[in-house]
Amino acid sequence: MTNPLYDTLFAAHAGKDTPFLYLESGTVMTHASFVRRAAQFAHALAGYGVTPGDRVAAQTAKSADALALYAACAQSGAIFLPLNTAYKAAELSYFIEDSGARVFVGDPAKPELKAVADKAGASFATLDATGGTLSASADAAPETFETVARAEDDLAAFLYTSGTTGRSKGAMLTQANLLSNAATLTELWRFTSDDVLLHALPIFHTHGLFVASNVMLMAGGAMVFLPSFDVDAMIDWLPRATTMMGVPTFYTRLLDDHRFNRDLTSGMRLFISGSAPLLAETHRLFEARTGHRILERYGMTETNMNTSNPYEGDRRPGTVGQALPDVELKVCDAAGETLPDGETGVIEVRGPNVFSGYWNMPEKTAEELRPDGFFITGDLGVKDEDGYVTIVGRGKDLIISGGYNIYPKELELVLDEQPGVLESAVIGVPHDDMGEVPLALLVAQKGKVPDVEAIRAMLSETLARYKVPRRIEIIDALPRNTMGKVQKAALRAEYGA
Ligand code: MLC
Ligand code: AMP
Repeated sequence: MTNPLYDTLFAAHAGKDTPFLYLESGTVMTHASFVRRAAQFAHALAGYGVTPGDRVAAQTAKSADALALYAACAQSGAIFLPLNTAYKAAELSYFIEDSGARVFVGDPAKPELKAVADKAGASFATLDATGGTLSASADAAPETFETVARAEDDLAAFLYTSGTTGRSKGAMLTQANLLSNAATLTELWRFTSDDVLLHALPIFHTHGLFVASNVMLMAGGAMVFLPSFDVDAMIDWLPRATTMMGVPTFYTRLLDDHRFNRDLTSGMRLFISGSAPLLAETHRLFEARTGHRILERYGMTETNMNTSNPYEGDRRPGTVGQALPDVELKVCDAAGETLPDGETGVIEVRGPNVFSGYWNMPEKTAEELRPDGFFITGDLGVKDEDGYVTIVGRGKDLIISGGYNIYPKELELVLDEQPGVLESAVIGVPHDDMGEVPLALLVAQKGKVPDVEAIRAMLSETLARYKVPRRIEIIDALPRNTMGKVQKAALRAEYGA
């Protein structure tokens, strides 16, 4: 093989006239036509000067073409850098500049993004479901492209993940990271070319891109490729699917609809949940309603998937299952010493799935990736004698809202700069639909009253909508421990309700 990722996930399906993507429009795209379209995008990228190892940043709405762009990067040996469609210009600037992207592919409806590309010295191209400059170049290009040779340890993708210091880190994922996890999950979850996956996740994160899409590409199956999660569309398509992957919000929203029942799901063989904790109660309600036991798994940007409940065997509500066959998982104290089963500590993982480090951040990499290859996840967990892992909390200060990560530090740094604000703390508070949402607590400078509405407006202008705190409150003081550290647990206890 000359390019393991491309050959395994894409070239393997060249010429197959089997359905690959069922699109909302009713169009069905075959595997063969997808591979041809990817080749056209590889030519289009070459036209923008992309060479092997270049970063291609993309903030594009979910579509068959957006997925073909990922395939095109693999075929041309470029590093794919997908970005959340909710990010605003200021957020995007950082990613494009930090990664040194050669090309930034943006939404044609947002011409202001050209300035972001220009500032970073990247070429600007556009793509959405109906057109754009990149798709126009692709339309005019040949349907075959000479695949660029790559090795398993070459980088395939950068996914940015925010840090507790507020600066986002580009997690570098190799071809082997992606391929090994896709192979393990395909086998473990018994995906085959007969499967049709109901895919309503975004494709700019690990879950929708590497878990869902890579597994289906590995298996040679098909996907109902919905642009986003919509209950009516899900209910409409469910009878034509065999499997579904989602964040817990998908499951609670489906359960809130009386049309979602045993009949509707009778043709399904598997429902998988991850990216955020699935309440044991949701698991039980789901089984009572449909007869299916949701399979919960656990992973992260830096590692893809680490654990899974079994396909056959006991899927235990409230647990994320056991370490994947090729993943070593231990629960450790702060020094990295393994704790006995039953004791709570930090989860560390090692395996072919674990990333190779953070782009241009050797110190951060050294802090989180031990010399022996174990990655310190920052998640707190406990393992029982059967190897089942329960996530009991997070050592890292992180809020997960509807499956999206929000790092309080990023918000606090902005809030602290606002007129009249002395200091701030952002905490996650429980939310029925999203699991948790951010709440901002501000302490005023002496004699000043911060303008909460102006602050909210400023945040909405500069930050992705999902990060904007649902509530902003002014309080007298932040509780601190003797080391001067803000006691977020105390804040959560007081304001969590
Ligand atoms: C949208 N909004 C959110 C939000 N998503 N707010 C907080 N958290 C979210 N996740 C905003 C919208 O902008 C809108 O703002 C308002 O909330 C209500 O929008 P909505 O229409 O109800 O939301 P919707 O568009 O339906 O989106 C909700 C969702 C979506 C849960 C379907 O967020 C989603 O698809 N999440 C999946 C995320 C994901 O793929 N995570 C995987 C990460 S990988 P306004 O102002 O317009 O009202 C990973 C590793 C692993 O974690 O293990 O998998
Ligand atoms: P991300 O940085 O977006 O990759 O988010 C990864 C984080 O999501 C992990 O470190 C966990 O904190 C969390 N996570 C993923 N899956 C689960 C799960 N099944 N249960 C609880 N937390 C999860």
